[in-house]
Amino acid sequence: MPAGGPRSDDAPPVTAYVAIGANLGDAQVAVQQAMQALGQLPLSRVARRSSLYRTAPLVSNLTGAETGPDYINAVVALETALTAPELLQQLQALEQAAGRERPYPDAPRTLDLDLLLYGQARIDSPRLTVPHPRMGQRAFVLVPLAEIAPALVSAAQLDAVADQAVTRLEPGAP
Ligand code: PH2
Ligand code: MG
Ligand code: MG
Repeated sequence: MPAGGPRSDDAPPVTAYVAIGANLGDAQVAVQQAMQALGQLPLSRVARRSSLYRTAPLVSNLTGAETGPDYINAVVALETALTAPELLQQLQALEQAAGRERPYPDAPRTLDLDLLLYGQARIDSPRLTVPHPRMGQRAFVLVPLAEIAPALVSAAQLDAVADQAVTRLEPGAP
């Protein structure tokens, strides 16, 4: 079976990790609603969810563009029987439903859902690269991922991004 390719009906679910980010509108609400929506995807359930984090916008290395207000970021572990391309399509549909516009690469966004990991799969297609190629350089991904899957993130990786500002929000705090 090709990595991330067709899955038979009785294949065991894969654990996928999805990064959530928002920095327009009420970003906390957007991230919480996205967590709920992920749990309602077909053939999927949220196995773990990280805390929410307030993070300084990391300037785009694509455009150097202004990235706007602080982000709210989080990561969820999704047990899913969707294929990776099916999951990607579902994530993009949720971004659209949240009013995502793409005026330029890495523009501020109402909702960004990035597929970080899909089981052990390595995928290199025009539409999808897994593991996510930039996850290792981003504290806003590594810190919440380490919270829910400590075995997947090394101390050295966290050290390498320790200069990036990431603040865990207390559950229920305003
Ligand atoms: N996403 C980006 C670019 N910069 N910075 C933070 N803090 N959080 C993000 O989710 C983020 C970013 C492109 O996807
Ligand atoms: Mg992103
Ligand atoms: Mg994205």
